[in-house]
This record gives sequence, C-alpha cells and structure tokens, in this order.
Amino acid sequence: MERTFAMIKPDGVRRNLTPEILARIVRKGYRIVGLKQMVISRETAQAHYAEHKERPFFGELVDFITGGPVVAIALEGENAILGWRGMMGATNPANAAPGSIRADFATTTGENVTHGSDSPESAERELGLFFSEGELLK
Ligand code: IDP
Repeated sequence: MERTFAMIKPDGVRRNLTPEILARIVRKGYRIVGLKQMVISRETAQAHYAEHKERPFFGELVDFITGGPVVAIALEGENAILGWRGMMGATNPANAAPGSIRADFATTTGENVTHGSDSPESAERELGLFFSEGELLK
C-alpha cells in the first residue's frame, strides 16, 4: 500500500472537472484518505514547487496555482504513486497517453489540470505540506 498526493489544479476546478477526476480515482480503486478544496498560499506554492524555483516559468506557475481553489487529495492504493502519474499522463498534454486526464482535458503544459507526486519522498513531503495528520484517515 502506498500513499500519494494528488491535486486538481485551479484550471480543473474552474472547468468543473472535479467530479470527473474524482470519479476516475474512485473507479480505479484508490481510496481517498484526505480531501479538501482550498486556496493555496504563495508560501505553500513556493515550497511545493521549490525544485522549479530557478526555472523561467516559476513566477507564472505560482500565480497560476494560487489563482483559484484547488482540490487537494490524499490517495491510497497499490503502486498509487506511479499509478496516479499514469492516469494523469505526461506533463505536456501533447505527449500524454490517449485516455489519460491530460490527454483528455488539457492542451497546454502550464495548465494541465492535475498534479501528482513523482516519488515516495515527494509524496511524503507534499502530503505533509497540504494535510495535517488529523485530516488523513488511518
Ligand atoms: P509534473 O506536473 O508532470 O510533475 P513538472 O515538470 O514537475 O511536471 O512541472 C510541474 C508543473 O510546472 C507542471 O505540471 C506545469 O504546470 C508547470 N510547468 C512545467 N514545465 C512548464 C513549462 O515549460 N511552461 C509552463 N509551465 C510549466
């Protein structure tokens, strides 16, 4: 059993994709162990995307991710980290596998609907950044 951090980004929430994406997660068989809609502070956004802070798109990314409500999701399941990354598809929707969320619902790399942790270390870090222990099911 593995836990990962998933997020429906502001573009996904604004476009009313929340029910579609939650339905895919639940139908896949993952257990939702934490769920909340929230607006991310700039501090949290900068910490979440710290690995990109030298990249030219960092400012734009922080503006985007704090620009409207997101849905923060803690998922649990077998191989949930890679499994959720697979369901999302590649970062650039043009390269995303057919049937993946980014292939089905996004056209640009900047606004690509969802986030998912890319390793056990980032999953632990990101779950800790977005959820307190009491907000997660045992
Ligand atoms: P990931 O979300 O698939 O893990 P990362 O490379 O970690 O992809 O990038 C994090 C996020 O930063 C992307 O999902 C996207 O929103 C944004 N991003 C990445 N590359 C670019 C870019 O070249 N232009 C604008 N935004 C980008």
